[in-house]
Amino acid sequence: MAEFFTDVAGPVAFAGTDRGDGLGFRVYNPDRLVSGRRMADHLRIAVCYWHSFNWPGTDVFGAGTFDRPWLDPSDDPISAAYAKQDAAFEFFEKLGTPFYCFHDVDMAPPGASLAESRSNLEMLVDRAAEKQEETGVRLLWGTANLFSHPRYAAGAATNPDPDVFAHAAAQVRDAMAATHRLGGENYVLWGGREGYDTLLNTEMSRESDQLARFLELVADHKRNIGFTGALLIEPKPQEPTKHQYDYDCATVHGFLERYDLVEEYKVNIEVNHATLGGHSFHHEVAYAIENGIFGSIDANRGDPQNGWDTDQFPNSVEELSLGLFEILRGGGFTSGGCNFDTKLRRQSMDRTDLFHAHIGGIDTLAQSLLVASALIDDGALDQARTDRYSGWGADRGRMIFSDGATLDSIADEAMSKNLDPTPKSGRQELLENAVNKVIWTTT
Ligand code: XUL
Ligand code: CO
Repeated sequence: MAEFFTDVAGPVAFAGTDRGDGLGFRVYNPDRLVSGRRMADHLRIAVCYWHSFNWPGTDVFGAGTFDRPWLDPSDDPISAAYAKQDAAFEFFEKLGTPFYCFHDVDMAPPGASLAESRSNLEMLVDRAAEKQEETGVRLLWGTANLFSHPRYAAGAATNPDPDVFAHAAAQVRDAMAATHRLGGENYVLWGGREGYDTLLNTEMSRESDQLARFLELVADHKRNIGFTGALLIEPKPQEPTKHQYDYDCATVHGFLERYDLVEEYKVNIEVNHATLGGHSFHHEVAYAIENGIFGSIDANRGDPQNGWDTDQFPNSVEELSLGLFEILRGGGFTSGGCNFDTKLRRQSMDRTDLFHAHIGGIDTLAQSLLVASALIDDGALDQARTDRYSGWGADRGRMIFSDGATLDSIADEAMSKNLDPTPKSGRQELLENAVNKVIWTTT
């Protein structure tokens, strides 16, 4: 079997401050205990198959730039898929991270018919199962690509043509079978084309019903095949469609409530999808946790200077610490983890750049985890929140929520007591300083 990452012996180890410029983790130390749990078990890091192994570095203006021999278009597609799988598992093992994620079409080339696509996928999945066994690497989630092929240009479940809905059903059934067979802990649905480009040709309520029908069928199928992983929807506001129906966590939550699906689905929150939706990442995480739909994260970030999905490796401890703080406060991941749905920059052409990028991103997550844990131990934020809402545990707060209270009774009491509340400081800057103190001092 060919070795592709010959410059790296692996597994990449924790080197702490001795790392220098070499390949080692500066902060990520899998066995280090943080809030009573191994760092690796907190973060549950996953590498993605698609951008890392299936993308040659093309963009809308130019051809692929990366040194990826397993993507040579002149090779037979099945042997190329095996070579790509060898490269991927060699990388997972050398990086030493526990999980990966894939779309059906990253793993195996689509065939000329649905039946041929299925048999291609089954062949590659059989081999992936052996590789998982050999390496100990596990599957965080699988998914179906329902957005690249031209047949999905007008959506998959939300397509005006029911044949496309049925085609998507066939593809998802196979991708779920593959995920189940590989012991995947989650199955993800990202609705890149489930939205519209123009309302001039779109019936929104009909398309919503179609999407809900699809989600209902997938949830039933999960039970039929005995898959016990979580079903996750990945919100994104737009791109590729002008408007996506799974815009953000609150929109997804409302949709699930409306169609009585809230017990069936959770969310996979991508950092930059939050930003594109006009939210901070930790807002999305907090919303999902507070409403019982938090599942997993895609840790890639955007670029503050543009409005598209640059899928960059995370490098902001400030941004991720607040998200991980919410995750830790919520009890941490269960079936979810931190997936790197990340793309190298196009000029990072060398195979070893994949290692540098993941190592930097993983260290950023590890440092953010340390900060999040220290923020919890510090207690200043929780104390400030408790103090700020303390009135709701006292007489008037309880009275407002009591069964017999009416707008009249509350208003009459306000008038009889001549209430004249004094505004209190929200102490935002003081709290920001408290966060920075922890960011700057945590090691
Ligand atoms: C696209 C995106 C997808 C999903 C999986 O923005 O994030 O790669 O994560 O389909
Ligand atoms: Co993603």
